[in-house]
Amino acid sequence: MVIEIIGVPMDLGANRRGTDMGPSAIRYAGLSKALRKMELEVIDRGNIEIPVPESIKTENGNLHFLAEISKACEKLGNVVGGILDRENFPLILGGDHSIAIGSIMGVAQKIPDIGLIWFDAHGDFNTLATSETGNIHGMSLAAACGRGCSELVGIGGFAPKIKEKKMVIIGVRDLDPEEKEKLKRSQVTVYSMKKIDELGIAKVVEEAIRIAGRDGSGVHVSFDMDVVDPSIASGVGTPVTGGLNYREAHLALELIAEANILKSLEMVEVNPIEDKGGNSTAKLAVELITSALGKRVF
Ligand code: 6HN
Ligand code: MN
Ligand code: MN
Ligand code: MN
Repeated sequence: MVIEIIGVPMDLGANRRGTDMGPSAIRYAGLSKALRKMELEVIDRGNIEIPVPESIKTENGNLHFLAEISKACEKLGNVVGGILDRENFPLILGGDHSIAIGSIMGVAQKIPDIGLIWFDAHGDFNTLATSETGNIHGMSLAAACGRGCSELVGIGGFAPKIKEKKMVIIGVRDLDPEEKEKLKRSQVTVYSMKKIDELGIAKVVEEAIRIAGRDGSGVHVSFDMDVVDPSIASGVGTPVTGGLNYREAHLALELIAEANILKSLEMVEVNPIEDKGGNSTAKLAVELITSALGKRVF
């Protein structure tokens, strides 16, 4: 398998600066080397160009950096589509989670019935009407469902990108009040941390694979590093206590690898500036990527 890496140094979708350094931090943590050790062929396509916030003169109202994010997502979607055309595997490095709209655009364009497994402490299910921050990284899943403003929803020229019935969120523990109600009324399947405590991560992931991977079209995994507990992943933009532990995070991705359904993967929200342990969050991201791509101990 040929892995094509694409970095997206995006922090326009979040309040806290620093996720723009995510792709660098993950590469610096030894991503390519780790993948080559698994005998995977690696092509690094570099980064999508993202404007620096200080260089942007006019901010567009309530949705922060809407025009710039939309443009970047469209670009990313086309790059991801090209990788799939070459029958290679897209590995997308964020960047804040707003980039998922672009990743999903690219995958869904090429694999129309793709499912989605979204690992996150958050729901990212806000729209302008419910958001308390105006930050687009809290709206990306909703946008992929066709919910929200037309600029975001219409990225790539089609909506929804994926049917809600084929979307699963794992690890949620921090939802805004109206976001929660909207998510409850949607057809997205949500496994909160409570559900993971009750059922165990293996059972949850098994069910997620069945829901998102039904009819055999494969899944895109969008992995927000804040799904992991901040005690081992402090380098994220919006940490929330009570997340996945080290083995739960690995096992989830090992099971997805074993199911042979993964079509593309993105790792987002790594913020090395916030990291309390050197570059430990990016290192964990590299490890988790190897698990998702089939690294086996035995
Ligand atoms: N993420 N619900 C909050 C908001 O601003 O809408 C937090 C979103 C976090 C988004 O971590 O990808
Ligand atoms: Mn802001
Ligand atoms: Mn997120
Ligand atoms: Mn999050």
